[in-house]
Amino acid sequence: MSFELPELPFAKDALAPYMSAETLEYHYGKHHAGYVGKLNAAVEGTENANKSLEELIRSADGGLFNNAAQTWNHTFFWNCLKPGGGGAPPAGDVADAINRDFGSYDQFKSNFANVCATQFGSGWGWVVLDNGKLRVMSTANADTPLKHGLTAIATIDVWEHAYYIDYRNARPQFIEAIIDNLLNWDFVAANLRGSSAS
Ligand code: MN3
Repeated sequence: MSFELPELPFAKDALAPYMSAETLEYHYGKHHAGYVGKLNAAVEGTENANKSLEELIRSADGGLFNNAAQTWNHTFFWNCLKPGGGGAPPAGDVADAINRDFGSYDQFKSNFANVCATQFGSGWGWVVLDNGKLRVMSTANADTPLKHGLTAIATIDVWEHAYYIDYRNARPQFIEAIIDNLLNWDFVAANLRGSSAS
């Protein structure tokens, strides 16, 4: 069995102007595809070939962990985006959880944007479920909440390759554009439901 690069859940030009088709051609077509290819090369013919991506993330370290986690992180990130998304979530479980754990949507947005903007160097900003409570955190490089026993609810990729074509060095503008215009609250809600069902 080998790992496959999943289809993007939207057309490459569907997220413009907030994320361009050119960015997706490189970020999905080169970077994400590259991680999947390196992961397959690393597990081929080894005892790891039959492990799930989640098992590899939990058990591996070094280059194998990096490629497994980056494969998972990018698929999760694409699912966090949709055309016409973002802004405050509609009334419902997600809005209730945000109000319960952050006080307000504005406070949530400020906290999430801040961890994304201040992650030093390459990494990811996350909304996670930690003992039944939402909180924000960042991870460096390929690191991912699953490795720490946390449930990922939403993410933004803050590696320079995620924003340099569209925003050059302006990481905070990229983050704000995603939170305001692309965040897929349906996917967030499904992650929240999935975590409470398990
Ligand atoms: Mn990336």
